[in-house]
Amino acid sequence: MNLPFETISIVGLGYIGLPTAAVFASRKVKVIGVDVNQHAVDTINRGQIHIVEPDLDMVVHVAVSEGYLRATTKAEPADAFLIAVPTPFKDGPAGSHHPDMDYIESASKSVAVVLKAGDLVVLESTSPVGATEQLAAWLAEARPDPTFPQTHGEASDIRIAYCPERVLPGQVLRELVQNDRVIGGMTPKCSDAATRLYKTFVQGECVITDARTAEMCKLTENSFRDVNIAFANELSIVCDKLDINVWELIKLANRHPRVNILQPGPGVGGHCIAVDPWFIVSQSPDQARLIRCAREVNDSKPAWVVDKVKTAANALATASPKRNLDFLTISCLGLSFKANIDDTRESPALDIVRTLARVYPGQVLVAEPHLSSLPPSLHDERVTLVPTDEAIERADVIVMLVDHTSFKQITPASIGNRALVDTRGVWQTSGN
Ligand code: SAJ
Repeated sequence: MNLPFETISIVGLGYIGLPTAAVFASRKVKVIGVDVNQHAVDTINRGQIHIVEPDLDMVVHVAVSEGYLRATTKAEPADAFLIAVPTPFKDGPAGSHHPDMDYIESASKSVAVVLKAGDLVVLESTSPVGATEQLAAWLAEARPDPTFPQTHGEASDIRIAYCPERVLPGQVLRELVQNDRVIGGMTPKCSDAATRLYKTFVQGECVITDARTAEMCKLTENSFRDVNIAFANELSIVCDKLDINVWELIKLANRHPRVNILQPGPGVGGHCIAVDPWFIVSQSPDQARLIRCAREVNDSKPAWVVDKVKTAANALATASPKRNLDFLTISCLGLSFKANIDDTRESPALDIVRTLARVYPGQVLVAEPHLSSLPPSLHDERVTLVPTDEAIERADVIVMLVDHTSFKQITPASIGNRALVDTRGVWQTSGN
């Protein structure tokens, strides 16, 4: 018999867990959010949020004030548990990129304590292949009493599945509801239970597979995007050498019905695309050659941009003997990892600004309309945050790093004859 999920527990109240908890709660399901971060728990219980995502504050506020969402630091009994904790890289020598499963392990141990027969446990965290089986093993180790799918198959007391999140930061609330979900149960009954759970709010299709395929599917989606962006970034470097406008080139090539090249940029940032492909490389280092190479191409792009800026500054200094590098001002536009957000995690723009501040003797200004102060990693650097107008006005060299909508409104007249390094193609005039 399929009992309804009266209470759902979401473990990990970050960029994915909190919106998911809020959306379940908005469907009038009782949700217990669990997080080790007391500040996050207190903030949520006040009906506020500790992360930035459009409209999420409103949904959380309503969910908490109507009594459907409550946060705590300790797991409590529920009918379904959804684990959405981070999987960062393990500490290790520079260049090693192995997934750290510690957060998943502690989450599974905290859930194990309150598990009862009939419960469903779903892992949503981006994970290496085999993580769901590992989670099941940790649960069984902690709790010998209920039976688990790895030993009792369809007859097990506990159902376990993997269901990756696939939402785009900035559009999380819409994509949570509308996107298709891939559901990888450890058995068909596990998949059915997880599908019933997600159908509470998912309007997209819930497509069933096994847990390992679902894990690999998540890694594949982000690796596909990374490889495609690496292709665009490599093209941009080739085109620069050949004096071809890469943005025009890509537009033209994309007119072919079976070509769809993404856009070059200063590198790939964020906490997903710059990270997840390494999980494939870490498990299959000898086989995942293209995926590794794409990561390396994208990771090397910031250094290439820094070189372009140095060349532009040197050219200015050489052209005018009165101008000394020490007196030239470089203005960088944008710090976030992509357009129209304030998130600077793994942002290539941060990397570029930091390097310029260290190697360049003149002044480095930054305009980032989505931030009111510089992120901590730039506090000790010779960098000043200024309004966009001032950055343009004082610049000798302008470095366009993030294609925020507000930057696209800057007119060519205000740029005048300042030197320009446009990593996003914002001011490219040619093209169709
Ligand atoms: N980027 C480019 N050129 C492009 C597109 C993106 O340089 O043509 C850069 C961006 O500037 C940014 C980085 O790539 O620095 C990543 O941005 P993104 O918009 O591609 O992706 P994320 O990290 O915001 O979200 C991705 C999404 N995955 C896919 O589109 C396959 C999202 O659906 C996932 O849920 C998310 O990763 C995640 O959490 O895994």
